[in-house]
Amino acid sequence: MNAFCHEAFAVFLPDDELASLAPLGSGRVNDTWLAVTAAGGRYVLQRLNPAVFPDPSLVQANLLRVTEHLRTSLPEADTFKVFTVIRSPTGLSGWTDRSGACWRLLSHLDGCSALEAVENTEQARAIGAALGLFHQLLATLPQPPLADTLPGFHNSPLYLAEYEAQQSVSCQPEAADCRDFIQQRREDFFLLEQARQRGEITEQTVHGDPKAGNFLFSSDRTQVISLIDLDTVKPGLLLHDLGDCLRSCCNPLGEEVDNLDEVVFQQAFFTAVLEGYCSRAKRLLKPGDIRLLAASARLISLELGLRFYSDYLAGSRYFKAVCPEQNLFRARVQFGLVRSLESQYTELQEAASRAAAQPLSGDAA
Ligand code: GN1
Ligand code: MG
Repeated sequence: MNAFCHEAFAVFLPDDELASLAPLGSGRVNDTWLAVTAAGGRYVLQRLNPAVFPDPSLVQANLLRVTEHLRTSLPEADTFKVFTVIRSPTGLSGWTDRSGACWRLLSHLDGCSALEAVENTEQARAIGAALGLFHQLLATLPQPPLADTLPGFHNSPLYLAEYEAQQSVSCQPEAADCRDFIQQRREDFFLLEQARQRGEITEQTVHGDPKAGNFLFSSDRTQVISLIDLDTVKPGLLLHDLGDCLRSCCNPLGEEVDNLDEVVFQQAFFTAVLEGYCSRAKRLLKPGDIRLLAASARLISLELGLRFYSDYLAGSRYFKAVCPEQNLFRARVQFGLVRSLESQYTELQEAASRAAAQPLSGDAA
């Protein structure tokens, strides 16, 4: 429990009595609690990680614009829900504690829950369709573009450069397997940035972190009700989101696997995510995006593996860790996923082309 929890809650809802506070979710960056009031109201209390988000006021401003836009542009019949940012009686949407960390209170979406990992192709398809809907709605976000809350996020060449600069001064011993794995794939880190510079792939507002655990499911675990964790919603590439969603959804054992030999990139989930996505948002994709779908899943796994490994070397200053080696293990899981994906690469590319060739839902067959 953080010393400022109660004070932060009282800033937003001074007249409500807090009955309980319990940690919520498994975020690696921010701290999150479920706050329940004596009257039975349920809220999400969050402390933004000051070491990750340099300017929380930008995060909050984006969050207000995005939630408002999603709410007003959702088709009426849609079951998708958007949480609300709770303002204090004086109109504050964020509060800074005396240590400099920013807090906020959000409405809790009752009756839904996050999956640890995708369990079946129906869930994978539902996630793909929800991401497609999210991208479609964000494509009409009015100008100006959202602020860049996290400069360099998903800039793979930059992560590589930072890793290479830090290698010789790290505070943890190097792991030869990770070092060699990265070195052998060094050129691949430039793939999306180069395609972006050539204008071949779609740039628009994206989620930034659409991992499986950020999609909230209905209690029967079949329908996606919401996509949460909007701190990294900002200008980016559709392939950043598709790559991240695929690397997470196609890893049925999750990011904290004990036995590395069991890590597998699940082809059936890859196909299902893309079928769901294309049924909703295929019109957003350029031929260059479709060509790089499998490659982006590979690159974002590689990038996340490198981010975990770099953070292990730096002493786990970014991703929360229970022991010094946890980020090293997480890196190895991502690299295992890359290896499994590479062994099926041709089939995955064919599956991506087939999914993108299907008619849009609502279009005549
Ligand atoms: C972080 O905080 P969380 O768990 O939502 C990270 C993502 C990673 C993810 C891996 C701002 O997300 O980029 O993919 O961990 N978020 C940030 O679990 O760095
Ligand atoms: Mg996140």
